[in-house]
This record gives sequence, structure tokens and C-alpha cells, in this order.
Amino acid sequence: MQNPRPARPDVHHGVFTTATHWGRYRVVVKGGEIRWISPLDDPEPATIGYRRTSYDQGRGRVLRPMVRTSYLQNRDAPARPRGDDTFTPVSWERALDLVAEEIKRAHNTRGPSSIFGGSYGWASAGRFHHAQSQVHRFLNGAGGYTPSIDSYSYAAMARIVPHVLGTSANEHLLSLPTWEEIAEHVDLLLAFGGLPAKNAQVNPGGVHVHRSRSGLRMCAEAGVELVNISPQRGDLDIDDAQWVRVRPNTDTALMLALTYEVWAAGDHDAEFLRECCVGAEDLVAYLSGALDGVVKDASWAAAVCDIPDATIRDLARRIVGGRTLITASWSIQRGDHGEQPFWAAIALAAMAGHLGRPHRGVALGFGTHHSTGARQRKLPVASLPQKVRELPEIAPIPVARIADMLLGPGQEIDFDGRRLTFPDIDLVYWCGGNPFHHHQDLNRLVEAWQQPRTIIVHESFWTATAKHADIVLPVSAYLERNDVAFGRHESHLSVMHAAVDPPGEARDDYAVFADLADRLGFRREFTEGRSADEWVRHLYDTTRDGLAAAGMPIPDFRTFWAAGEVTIPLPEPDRRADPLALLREDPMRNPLTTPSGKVELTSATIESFAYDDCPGHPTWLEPKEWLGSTAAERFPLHLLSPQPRTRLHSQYDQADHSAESKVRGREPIHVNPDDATARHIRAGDVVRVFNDRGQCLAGAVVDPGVRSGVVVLHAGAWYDPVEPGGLDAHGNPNVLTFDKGTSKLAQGPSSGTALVQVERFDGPLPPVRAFDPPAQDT
Ligand SMILES: Nc1nc2c(c(=O)[nH]1)N[C@H]1C(S)=C(S)[C@@H](COP(=O)(O)OP(=O)(O)OC[C@H]3O[C@@H](n4cnc5c(=O)[nH]c(N)nc54)[C@H](O)[C@@H]3O)O[C@H]1N2
Ligand SMILES: Nc1nc2c(c(=O)[nH]1)N[C@H]1C(S)=C(S)[C@@H](COP(=O)(O)OP(=O)(O)OC[C@H]3O[C@@H](n4cnc5c(=O)[nH]c(N)nc54)[C@H](O)[C@@H]3O)O[C@H]1N2
Ligand SMILES: [Mo]
Repeated sequence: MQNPRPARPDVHHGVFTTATHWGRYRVVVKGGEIRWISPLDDPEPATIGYRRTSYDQGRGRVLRPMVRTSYLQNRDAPARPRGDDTFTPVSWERALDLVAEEIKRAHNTRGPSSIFGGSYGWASAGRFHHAQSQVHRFLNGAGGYTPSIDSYSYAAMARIVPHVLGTSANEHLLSLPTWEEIAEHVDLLLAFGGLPAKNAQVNPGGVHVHRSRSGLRMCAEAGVELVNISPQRGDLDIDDAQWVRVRPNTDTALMLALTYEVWAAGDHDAEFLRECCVGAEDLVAYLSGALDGVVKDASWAAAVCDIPDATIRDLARRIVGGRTLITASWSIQRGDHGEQPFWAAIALAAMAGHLGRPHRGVALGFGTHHSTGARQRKLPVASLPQKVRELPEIAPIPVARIADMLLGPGQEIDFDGRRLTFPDIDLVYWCGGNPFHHHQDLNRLVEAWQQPRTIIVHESFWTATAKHADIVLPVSAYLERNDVAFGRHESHLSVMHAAVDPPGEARDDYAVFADLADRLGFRREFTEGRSADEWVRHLYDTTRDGLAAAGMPIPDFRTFWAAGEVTIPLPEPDRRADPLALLREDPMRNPLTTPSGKVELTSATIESFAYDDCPGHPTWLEPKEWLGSTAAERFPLHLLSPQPRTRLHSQYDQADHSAESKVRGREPIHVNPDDATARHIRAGDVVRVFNDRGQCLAGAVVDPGVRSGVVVLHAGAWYDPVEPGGLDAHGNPNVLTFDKGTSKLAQGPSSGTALVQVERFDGPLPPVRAFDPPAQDT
């Protein structure tokens, strides 16, 4: 039944091209092995990228289907818990029989809602071998499943922006100004969370040619005043950018104080507030202390944010003194009450008279991906249809509530004005993501993860998620299959060549799902009779038809494949003005799609939800943990776990370019010199980072670019507990982060909210085993 791979003599020698979420590469293959990988025609290639042979095909690969041994022995009552077991290799036949049996059983005994197929994750670029589309299409065909909704990236933004501006978060992202427009039309750019060049290396689906470093430089050279409001200086890498060293999770207080100071000075845009906004009076009543006796002025915020009040007053003057753009990175909404800073940023821009003026106002999410800053387009590029099956008994769960769901079947939660009931999960299916990298409070996840009967994971590598699964199916990686890449809002399609064969018995996700569909009786429906390569071609042809119908002709598939890429000829930019500009022009004729038709500085809808953690207007609410809280007496350092410069999340952490950044094999932790000295920590020391939720080791980097009281441990080091639930030897910050929804509104992840203590680690150093396969039985 297993289709043998056709012999491809061409793959053993040659030069191929491929595309990743962080750029395009040339791949030299000799004797069936990758010898060299280098960026393709890119003046600013990613630092994530590749040097020479750093794509290490062998290291940490899953080579055969594997089943957790005590699960294989007794599925009804395995003797050992997940994460503390050995694995037994089985044949593909046996593995697929087991998976099919478990899916049938879950469906028949507990119904489709008992299968969790949220399967969040980035996987690899490529329109066809897109793991999320594959697994969702398969689970829909099999009868349905519980999906997830929103993202770890910007869940709070996705919920708050529609209430306030009427547009979806994605529509807002499509309306962001370009680097050129900023250079020409903006005098002052306030960047909350900075504009970190490391993050703009990446774009979902790929980057054709990087240009965000030069875009930022262009703005600086054009005289745009750049203000980096962040705990880290490096978040805005321009020499004379002003650095405002805000305490983490206090941006809302700073924004509210700026809003108040603009109002108190009489510099506010009274007409816009009156004609185009609702609820300015309530907001002003709150800011001026009429409600709680606390005036939210510069002095108040200075104490909360730990920045001089003169700096805040100066910023308030400059905001109204010229054309101002406020950008906010998603990091500032990935924390407790993460809805508030985005709402407060909109309120500030409205108060200061910039909202609804071209290229000014707010750009929420600017700088988080490469496509921001470019002329963004939504193009009709085809993807694998997921054949969504709407089942009345199933509601998607907010993505970051997975541990709550597994631990609390039948429990109800609030979510954006609705009540949701958590399903009782029997089977978890993961394909293309790594929850043991991405989820918060991993020790809690380990516990929650014991609840389902069966956990199935498709992986190329022995990630911690694979090591915590029951059935692990080895799948090919991107250099091992043909595909087409398309970066979101970019204007190029790129060829991804199968340059080498998959190692061991690894197969494409598609082939695995096709054989499972066969066992479950819907092979034909799943494959529609196409091979993988026929699907790639079909998606290209569908895209070509769609683009032609929209007046954007591209060459045929054969020409595309030979050329390695095609450029989509874009028509003139859509001149349809932005809804906020139209609103400002004529609020009666051009209302927003909010309930009031205006910008909702106070939202009657949100007020009606009566959430204690998300009131009716932007409000400073203390995060559960922050430097001003009593918890800081025991854990006096705020932990930031931003995106890593050297990798995409946890991907290829085992390869050279990530390995080289490690300190004595551990993930580097950046510590301010004063905090280091106070703890007798020197650069290169191994330290223990801990709080009541967990502990990990990390390698100290003493860094004056981090404000005191803050430590930075990037996300993505593979989780490596010395014993189950114990010390993580490698430095995954998610053993320390806390697992709570941003609020009842968005239920987003709060990874940016965590206090820790750090000490030098003088004990015997445990080895890093994160990249070793698990112990194997025969
Ligand atoms: N503390 C903290 N945690 C965070 C964040 C943070 O800032 N701080 N950021 C959050 C954010 S914004 C995000 S988006 C998430 C990212 O979380 P994820 O998207 O889960 O992270 P990745 O490491 O990209 O995981 C992708 C996995 O898919 C596998 N894979 C790649 N290609 C394929 C394929 O073709 N098929 C299959 N089956 N598997 C494949 C890779 O080997 C890898 O293990 O992390 C979140 N977690
Ligand atoms: N190299 C690389 N780039 C990536 C990714 C990756 O894995 N690797 N992942 C991509 C993905 S999925 C996403 S969603 C985006 C995420 O994009 P972001 O959410 O913007 O990314 P972060 O790196 O978490 O945060 C950016 C900066 O915000 C600062 N910051 C953190 N907390 C606070 C705070 O409370 N207040 C203020 N003012 N600043 C704060 C930190 O110093 C950090 O460097 O990045 C994308 N880009
Ligand atoms: Mo993300």
C-alpha cells in the first residue's frame, strides 16, 4: 500500500532552490547529501539562515514510526506517564492501524468533539505541504474535531481591535503604512516594543528579498525621530534613537498618561473626539481621577513605569508637535490584560489628532513580520482546501487555553461575550507545531497532557512534543519534497525543490494522511486522486487562474518551475482610502462598522460583558506579576521571552547557527550589569532561573542594553527536563511563564508576564539531552 518514492536520480547531485519563512536559499547537493546552503540574491539575508552545512539532516531526526512502550503494551492503562517512558519502533502498517483504530474509537465512543486537532504551529513554508491544512483537511474528512481559534501571536489584538475600530486585526495589518510613506510623512515615531530587526526577518510563507533594515535606515536618514519604548535598547537598532526604558507590562500606564497630558494641555483634537469617537468623556473622567481619585498624569505613570516624568511630559509635547505614528509590537499585548495597551494606543492617537490622517495614527503590529512596511496585498493564492465541517456541538477553543481545556473538561469560560464549555478530550492530534516550545507553564502542560487517552504527533525531529506523545510518525522536512512558497502579502511565488530524500522511513504528511484516510474509508475524498506533485501543480494552476481573473497574469507551471520564481504583476495600489480617513472626512456618510459607527474609546458592548479584567474603556490594571507588585520581593526580575534572533521559534535549534549562540550549551540569558554584579554573576556563568512554577539553567550574557530589573531569555530552546517536571537543563523560558488568559475578552497567552529570580549555578552541570532521541526498546 505504501507508495514507494519514485527513483529520482537528479536529486543526488545538483543545485536546487528552496524557500523558508525567513528567506530563499540555494542548496548544493552532492552524492545525495546537502553540502552547502546560501541565501539567494538577498542583500540583507536573515541571521536565522544557513551557513554551509548547518541544515543537519541527521541530528535529532525521527527515523521510524515509534510508539511509547507502556502505551503499546496497554492502551487502557499505560504503566508509565508521558514524558517518562521509552519508545518502541513499529512498522508503518502497525502505526497507521493504531492511529486509525484510536480515531474510530474516539468518534464512536465520545464523538468528534473529543478529538483535539487545534495543532497550532508554523511548520514550514509551502502551500501544499502545509501541515495545518493537511491535518485539518484530514480530521474534517474523518468526521470532525475540536479546533482552536486565534493565535499565540496576537490574540488580544484580534479581539480588541474589532470592538474599537470595527476592522479585523488582519484588515488593520493590511492598512499599515510602508517604510517609504513613513519616511515621507512622519516626524515622530513612537515604537512600543521597538522595531526589532530580528523579527522582521520572518514572514509567514516566506520573504523574497529582505528590506526592513534598509527601510528603517531610510526613515532615520529622512529625519524621522525614532523613540524606542522598550526594556531593551536593541529593539530599535539605530544609533541616535531615543531609548525610553519602560518597565515591562506598563505600556498602558504610559499611554494613558500621555493621553491625559495631551488633554490637560488643551492640545487634544476636540472635533475628532466629538464627531468621530464615542466615550471620550468617560475616558477623560477616568484619566482625570474623577472616578477613582487618581490623576493619570506624568508623575503617576513615572512611578508605575519607572521612567522620569520629564521624559513623559516631553513626549506628550512632541506627540502633538508634529506628524506622529504610534507603533506597537505584539509583545506588549502578549501579557496579562494585553487588550489594554492596544486600546490605549488608539485612544492616544485619537486624542492627539493623528487617527484618520494618512500614514499617521496607529500601526498595531508594525515591525513584527517582514511584510509590515511593504505595500501589502491580499492576493488570490490557492491553498489546500480544509473542507471545514461545521458541527453544532463543537466550538473552537481559544488557542492558548489548551491546558485549561485538558484539565477542565465540562468547565465553562468567558470569551469575548460568549460562554464556552471545554470538551472532554480523548485524543490529541498534532502536526506542524511544538506545544512543548510554545505553551506557557510547561510543568502544568505536562500534567494536563496526561489526561487524554491518545496523543499522536507527526514530526521530523525528536522535539519535546514528540517525546511526550504516544504515537510518533516520522515525516519529511521541506528540502525533501516539492512545493510552492508564497509569503503572506508578498508578490512572488517561489519554487521549493525536493533536493534530497527523506531519511529513514520518513514520509510526507500527505502520504500518511492519505493512507489513514484509506483505513477510515475516505481516501478518494482526501486525495481527490492527485499525487503530492500533482497537487502542487494544481495549486499553482488554480492560483494562476485566480490571478489572471484579477488581471495579474503569471506564466505557466513549467516556466515557473524552470525559473525558480515568478513575480506577480501587481496593479496600481487600491486607492480606497482607509476607513478612519473616510470617517474623519465625513462621519455621517462614512461610519465605521463598530456599533456606534465611530471609534469606540468607550465600548458599550465590552461594558455590557461586565468583565472585571476588561472594563469599558482603556484602563490600567495591574498585571498578575510585574516589578511593582509584592511578588517582586521574592522574584525581583521580570522575565522577557521574545522571539529568538537565531531561529524561528524552536525550529532548527539543533543546527549550527542556533548552537553557536549558546553559552556552555545553554540558551543565553541577558542580564543587566548591575543585576549581574549583585548576584556575583559573570558573563559565561551558568545560572539557575526560577520561580514557583519552574526552573531552568541558562548561560549568562551581561548586557547593558537590557534595563535593570529585567532578564531576557529568548523563546525556543528545546525543553529538556533533567527528570519529569524537574529542572530544565537547557533554558526554555516557558517553564517559568504563567498560563492565564489575557482577560475574559481575548483569553490570549500571557507569556510576557512573569517574575523570576536568577542565581549562579555552582552545582554539577547536567548534560543537555534536548536533541537526543528518547531511549528505545526493541
Ligand atoms: N514564552 C514565549 N512563548 C511563546 C512566544 C513568546 O514570545 N514567548 N511566542 C509565541 C508565538 S507568537 C508563536 S507563533 C508560537 C510558535 O510556536 P510553534 O509554531 O509551535 O513553534 P515552531 O518551533 O515553529 O514549531 C513548529 C514545529 O513544526 C515542525 N515542522 C516543520 N515542518 C513540518 C512539516 O512539514 N510537518 C510536520 N508534521 N511538522 C513540521 C517543526 O519541526 C517544529 O517542531 O510560540 C509562542 N510561544
Ligand atoms: N527571528 C525571528 N523572528 C520572528 C519570529 C521568530 O521566531 N524568530 N517569530 C515571528 C512571530 S510568530 C511573531 S508572532 C512575531 C512576534 O513579534 P513581537 O511580538 O513583536 O516579538 P517579540 O520578540 O516577542 O517582542 C519584541 C520586543 O518587545 C519587547 N518587549 C517585551 N515585552 C515588552 C513590554 O511589556 N513593553 C515593551 N514596551 N516592550 C516589550 C522585547 O524587548 C522584545 O524584543 O515575530 C516573528 N518574527
Ligand atoms: Mo507568532
